[in-house]
Amino acid sequence: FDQKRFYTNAFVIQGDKILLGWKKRGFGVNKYNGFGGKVELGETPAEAAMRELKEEAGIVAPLEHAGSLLFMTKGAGWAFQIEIFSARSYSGIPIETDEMRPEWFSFAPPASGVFDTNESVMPIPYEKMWDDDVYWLPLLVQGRKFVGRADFVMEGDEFKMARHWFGTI
Ligand code: 6U4
Ligand code: NA
Ligand code: NA
Repeated sequence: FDQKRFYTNAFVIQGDKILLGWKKRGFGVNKYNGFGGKVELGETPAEAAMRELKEEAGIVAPLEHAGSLLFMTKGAGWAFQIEIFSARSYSGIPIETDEMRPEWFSFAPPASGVFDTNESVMPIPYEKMWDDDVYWLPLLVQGRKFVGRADFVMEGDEFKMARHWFGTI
């Protein structure tokens, strides 16, 4: 089997905020996501998740497994398997790296029920994330373990989600 198809994605939560990174280059460029990347030869997914979080955000966190996802793309002939991790504390200070610009977002609606653009912490920007994230990130925030599969088709140079299945375990 090919190690290159195994990936990680890690999310750090602090109170009612979640740390995302704006991807500056490579796969998923110009999207917000957790911090992660390829599982390298000889690493466990948990080890890879810790390493990528340090490399891309400059922080250390007690990551725990949160879910497993399969992403298929029509015509690709192979899948991404992504192990998702989360932590409710961290140490260090999130820093911008060559790959990611970290930014905190809120997952709790404001008391008024309406976010206004003057608020310092904006809601999770699902419209600037992978199409699948809106289905499982709320489960991660709630601390519920999940599995899922999302099938993508290429539309020009954009990946569009065609079908999806997600569930808690
Ligand atoms: P290199 O080539 O070493 O810079 P590496 O950092 O190892 O790459 P990268 O950043 O390309 O890997 O990893 C892709 C990231 O995108 C992983 O965190 C998984 C994530 N990802 C891929 N498809 C996704 C999808 N549909 N939804 C999602 N995250 C996805 O939320
Ligand atoms: Na990466
Ligand atoms: Na990497």
